[in-house]
Amino acid sequence: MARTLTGRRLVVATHNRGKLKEIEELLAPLGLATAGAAALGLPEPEETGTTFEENAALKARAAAQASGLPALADDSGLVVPALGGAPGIYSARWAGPTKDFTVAMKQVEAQLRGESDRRAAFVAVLALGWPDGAVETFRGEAHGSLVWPPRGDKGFGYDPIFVPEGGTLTFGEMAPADKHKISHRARAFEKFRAAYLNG
Ligand code: ITT
Repeated sequence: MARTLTGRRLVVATHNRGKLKEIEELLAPLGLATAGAAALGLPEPEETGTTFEENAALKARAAAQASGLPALADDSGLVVPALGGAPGIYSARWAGPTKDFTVAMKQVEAQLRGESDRRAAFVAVLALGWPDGAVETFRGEAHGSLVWPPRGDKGFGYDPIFVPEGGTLTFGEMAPADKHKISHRARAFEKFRAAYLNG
């Protein structure tokens, strides 16, 4: 099967509204028709992988096979070296069943109390899945440090406590276009675009 996206509808395989908005903003200049997983009624697969790559791939493959269309999934999270890499692939799960990121951010801060190393990185792995089961992944990272208390009401998830290297504003205080210049998701997206959409 030809691996081309030109002229095809692409499923954006996420049930997270913050991610969906960002991925649609990144895709917008490319002129591809997209459909969200929730809008298509696709089920949310259980994330049984042990790496960002495995979880991104299983979400992309599930959405491509259920829809019969190529599907782009994102598995991402906040990696804090002083916490042994936590919350990492469990970043969404730290927010609990109500997906309350105030709780998740407090939990990170509570575990970091008294720790002088406040470095952190956001990681995003995008996976492009095909209906025949083929998958390719693309990783992007954004390095920075954690602040407390949270600042800003833009973005989503852990954005209000993350200041990128060389900056002063949190991702939660930055305009979306500025976050897209340096974010983990934009960096992964750049690799995906170069591989599939004529560089
Ligand atoms: P899908 O699996 O349906 O895509 P999810 O929210 O469960 O949605 P993940 O398992 O990949 O997705 O969880 C990643 C979590 O990491 C996400 O819920 C956010 O809280 C956080 N995260 C990822 N990218 C982020 C970003 O750009 N800014 C802030 N937080 C981010």
